[in-house]
Amino acid sequence: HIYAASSSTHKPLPNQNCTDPDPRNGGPVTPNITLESMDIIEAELGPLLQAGGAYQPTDCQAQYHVAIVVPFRDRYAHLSIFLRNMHPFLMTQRIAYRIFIIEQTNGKPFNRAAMMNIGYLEALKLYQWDCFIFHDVDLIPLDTRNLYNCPRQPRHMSVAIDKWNFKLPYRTIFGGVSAMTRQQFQAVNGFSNSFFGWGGEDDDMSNRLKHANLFISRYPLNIARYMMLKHQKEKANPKRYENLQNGMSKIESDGINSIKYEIYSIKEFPTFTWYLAELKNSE
Ligand code: UD2
Ligand code: MN
Repeated sequence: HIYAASSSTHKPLPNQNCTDPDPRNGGPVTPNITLESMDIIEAELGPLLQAGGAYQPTDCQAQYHVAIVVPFRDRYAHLSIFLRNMHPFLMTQRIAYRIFIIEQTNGKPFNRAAMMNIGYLEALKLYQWDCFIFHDVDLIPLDTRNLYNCPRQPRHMSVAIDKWNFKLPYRTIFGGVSAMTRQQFQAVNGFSNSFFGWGGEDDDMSNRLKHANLFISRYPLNIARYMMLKHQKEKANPKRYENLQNGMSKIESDGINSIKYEIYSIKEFPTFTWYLAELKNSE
């Protein structure tokens, strides 16, 4: 024989760029929302991932390096369902990604926006991600044509949620799942750290984007579909309107340049990278 083993002749070029999956091959998916133990999920997904819940296609060069940042506290059942569905969903997208879970310590009311700021800053210590997707732990995508990358404008991803009858509640909404490039996030100084408790932090980001002359882009309603896992309503922050009003004058002083926090623990689990963070900014 003068030929090399057939497997090597068929090996795709490693320096070939990945292309987006063809939308004609994508479509609705049914999420698996049965609760499974973390052991089983790790056994299922671990072998397909790199430590810390990282993935990259091996047969082409990924064009997007995406940090998935999840603000988290005390929603373990949601977390296991989230991981179990997100990894298989994202693996088909030809992107490199890693899932970051940012857990806030007990004490202060939950501060979703600050956890996302911390996720952004910590993720950049590991890799120069070009794209950040901020993701509620209770939202599960329902269509594989919903691509987890960062286009020219910030993208609001969770347009059509079952809980709201798959309708967009209002035009400027930016909560749930949203995608921004590193440059866009940097340009608006990240999220405000002033929103403790439920509500307003997403609308404040929406205001920041507008202020920076950025526009919110969206996939159509039939693609950007999500299921929200059931949970109790959190206590709304009574200061959310006041914070929103003051927000516009604080963009330069309240954000990733003013956050104070301590990381108590960093762990690379098979399906995610976990940070336990104490927020030091005061309420
Ligand atoms: C809406 C927004 C959400 C956020 C929130 C107001 C959508 C689809 N969602 O969600 O992005 O703007 O209003 O703050 O627009 N979390 C915990 N533990 C907690 C509390 C919150 O882990 O004790 C995290 C978790 O990732 C959760 C997210 O914060 O999914 C949003 O909180 P929520 O699900 O209680 O609020 P919801 O559904 O009203
Ligand atoms: Mn929710």
